[in-house]
Amino acid sequence: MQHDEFRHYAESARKIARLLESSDSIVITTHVRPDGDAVGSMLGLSNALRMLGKSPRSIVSSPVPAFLRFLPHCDTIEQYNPLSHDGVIATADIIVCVDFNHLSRIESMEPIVASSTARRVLIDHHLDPEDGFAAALHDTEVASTAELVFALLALEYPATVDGDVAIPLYVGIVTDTGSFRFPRVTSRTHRIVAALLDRGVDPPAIHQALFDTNTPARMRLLGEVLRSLDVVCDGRCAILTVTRSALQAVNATMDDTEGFVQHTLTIEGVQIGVFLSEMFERDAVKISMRSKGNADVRLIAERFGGGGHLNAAGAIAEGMTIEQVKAQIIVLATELLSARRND
Ligand SMILES: [Mn+2]
Repeated sequence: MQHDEFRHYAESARKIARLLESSDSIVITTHVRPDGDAVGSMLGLSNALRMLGKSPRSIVSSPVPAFLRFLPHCDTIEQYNPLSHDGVIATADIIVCVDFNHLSRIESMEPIVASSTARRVLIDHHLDPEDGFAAALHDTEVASTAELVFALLALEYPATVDGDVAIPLYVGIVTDTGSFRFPRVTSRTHRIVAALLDRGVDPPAIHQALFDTNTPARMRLLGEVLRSLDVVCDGRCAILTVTRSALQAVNATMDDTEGFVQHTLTIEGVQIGVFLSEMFERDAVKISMRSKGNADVRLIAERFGGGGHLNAAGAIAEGMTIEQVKAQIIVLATELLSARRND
């Protein structure tokens, strides 16, 4: 691919490269509950830096999810614990913040990172970064942080992009773009992916490792959950539910329901998708919502004390039954969808 596609990043990349080169102690971190882009971007960067003779420490406040543990050198990512890491973080020369831009997103690590004398570097694609970064490669137009890490490496250290770097970056792009289908995917995204394939990425093997991970219990549970489908608001809102006893009947846990809400939006005409599950240890209902276009499901989540984004939000409704929550959500979704129709 042509490097002039990254021309507008050249100055930021140079500044970051200078900081990295002049640093002996480099810490890389990402947000809590890291996703494929967070872990892929961290590993892409840290595996490249190791090739350059650096010894970065990758420290995250939560564990790496199991479905990403196949990534090359994933065992170099350490889960934060104050006793082993506070000294390293406090005295680091540089802390690279990847795929997040507010220190509140690193939760338990926030105080020590905030008080560290290290210079902070940002590589990220989320809106509204806070102040305090000595250098930043920040672009909200890109679909994944992994594309920015690729740009940095392509501009400054092109020889480092081998399989151990290309695979995590590919995983970052695949997961943050919903397998190349989200709006911010561009022809440049695909040119980056083409370059990664040339460096040794094997898409079938990676897609299998990432996505073909269902257990029989999860598939049986999905069958039960799909049977609960209710389509309301003239076909524009789909609701799935699962009870505690349905989970127990197939020996599944709430973790097995991860991603079920996505099925709602695959129904033609549905703009708001809701998944309601009874929680195990408490008298509460977990609400997960997704939407398409401008239907702001965060407004519904906020009514239950939750939050999120325009197209993805959630809440925990304490002391309510699934039927009560569902009835309220239908009222709120009707309001939301009719307000949109009038604007
Ligand atoms: Mn991301």
